[in-house]
This record gives sequence, structure tokens and C-alpha cells, in this order.
Amino acid sequence: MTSTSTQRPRVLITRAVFPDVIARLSEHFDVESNQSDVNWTPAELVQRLQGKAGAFTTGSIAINAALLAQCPDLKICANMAVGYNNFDLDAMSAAGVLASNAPDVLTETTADFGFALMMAAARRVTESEHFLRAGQWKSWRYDMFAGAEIHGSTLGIIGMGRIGQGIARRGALGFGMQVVYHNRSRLDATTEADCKARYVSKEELLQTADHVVLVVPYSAASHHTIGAAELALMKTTATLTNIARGGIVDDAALAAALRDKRIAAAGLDVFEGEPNVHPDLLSVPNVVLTPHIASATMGTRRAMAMLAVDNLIGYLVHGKAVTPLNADRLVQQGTA
Ligand code: 8YV
Repeated sequence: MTSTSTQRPRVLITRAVFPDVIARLSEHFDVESNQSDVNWTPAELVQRLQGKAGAFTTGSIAINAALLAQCPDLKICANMAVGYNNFDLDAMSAAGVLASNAPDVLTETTADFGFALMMAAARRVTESEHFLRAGQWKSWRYDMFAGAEIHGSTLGIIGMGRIGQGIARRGALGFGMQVVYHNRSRLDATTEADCKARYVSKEELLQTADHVVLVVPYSAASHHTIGAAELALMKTTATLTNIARGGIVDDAALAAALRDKRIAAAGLDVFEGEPNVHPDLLSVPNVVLTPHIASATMGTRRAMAMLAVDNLIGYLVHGKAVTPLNADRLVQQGTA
């Protein structure tokens, strides 16, 4: 190692990434990257973070007080994700570590996928494909895989941030759906008009929507937003789609509701304890299951990764991140 390179900040990329991400970071930092994509234990992660000023993280990398206490050189964790429930923001602020996420660049791609998953569940796309692949298709029948209508039906969105609004616009403008939404706080009138969405209580939404889509961030407060009681409020013909986070839905209760046909179908991209999936969900036919891919187009994944890079360079080289989460709290403590 040359004397120049030892003076450069050191950065850890915690999962495999696009090679040009490494190239861009290497212009400014000494970079260690997990290109073999090994899932490090918390102890290995701590060990790799020794002497690192920055970490490029993804949603599966937990940054908490125990880790921070052992990584005194760490200054920033840049998440390649809009969600940041893998970060303990209080602990990061207390340790003087900046957190950043990757908003906006994935909004439309993720809204596309939420809509696709909702449509696949309603129109029984994977269930009928499995039937065909199993050689069970012998003839046409009037009610074969008859599903639920999309156009003209009522779309209920829980969590009306940027992605929720994108789904609302698709439903209202593209499919003539009536859109109702529930959110911690009501949107301003202009945004409601843009999305053609009407604010209702969670109970009214669950009782009236033909298709419920969850786009709420995960926190202790949103844990099991949908459980047995909420599923019982839904129409028996309704679908439920979760593209938010595992833990927003009680997966065991959902599997029971699907098995007993208390709701018609579900589309799930996220799971409690993923990549493990509740075994009861694997055995019910009326659920479309995908492995957390809502943001997965090459263009969007690249944009998310580059925004994380911009945050690392912005903060460690120029003193200002692009999309920080706790900059105000660091400023108050005089650590930014
Ligand atoms: C990511 C996501 O693929 O951005 C998010 O919050 O859930 C996904 O887009 C995942 O978190 C990897 O970091």
C-alpha cells in the first residue's frame, strides 16, 4: 500500500454490486467489496468494518448500537434502498454516523411491479400457469380461473408515499379504478387530486377495497398492520398485495385467510424472516410469491447503487450527502 492510498478514506461494500460502482468509489477511496456476495455474520461484518469510514449497505445489513460501538471509524452508511429499517437511526445519530437511503430513483419501477403483482393475484396468473405446466389443462371451461376485475374496481392503498402515489395514478388514470388510501397523515389537496385518491380510515379501506396494496414503511408501529382482524374486514372477493416489508403482514394469518378463502388472493414480494417464507404460504395456491424484486430492473438497480455512491462521495469527500436521513440530528450534536 502506498502512502497516498493509506491517507484515503476506506470504504466497505457489503454485498456484490455493479463493477462500475467499485470503479467510481475507487477514484476516491480504498475499497473492499464483497463481490463473492458472502452473507457475513454480524461478527464478520464488524471485523470488515474496522478502519472503514464508509459502508455501502443493502436492506439485509443491520446497523445497530452493538455494531457501532465496535466501529469507531465509521462516518456514513449509504443504503442502496429507499427503506431503511435495517438502520437504527437513533443509535447511528448517537454515534455520529450519517445514514442515507436511495429514494425517488426506484419509485416508478416499484409502482409498476406493485401493480403487476396485484394484477397477477387478481387474474390468477401464476396459479393458472402452474395448472398448465402440470399438464392439467384438458379443455376450456366457462369459469376456469375466473378472477377479480381490475378496471373500474376499488383500489385501496395503505401507505401513500411516492410509490403509493405512483400506484394510485396507475389505477386511476390507466384502469379507471376508484382509489381510496390511508396514511399516517392526509395528503394535500393537490396531490390527492393528482392521484384521484380519497382519504379514508383504515377500516373503511379494508371494507370497501377490491384490491388492497401495502406500501407502508416498516417500523414497530406498522408491525402486523394486516393481521387476522384486518383480514376479516376485507371482502371475500378482495386481493392483498404487499411490496413494502415483511412484518407489515402477519404471514401465518394471511396464509390461513387464503386457505379458508376468506379473501380471494394475495401477491407478496416481501416476507417475515425473508428469505425464508412461511411454509403455509407455500402450500396455498391463491398467492403469487416473488423474491423481493419490486425494484429489480437493471436501470433502477444501477440508479439506486449510484445514488449510494453519490452519498458516500458527497459526505466523505465534500462534507454533504445527497439524500441523508439524520443530518439534522448530527448537526445538533456537532458531529456533521
Ligand atoms: C431493495 C427495497 O431491493 O429499496 C428498498 O427499500 O426494498 C428494495 O428496493 C432492497 O432493500 C435491497 O437493498
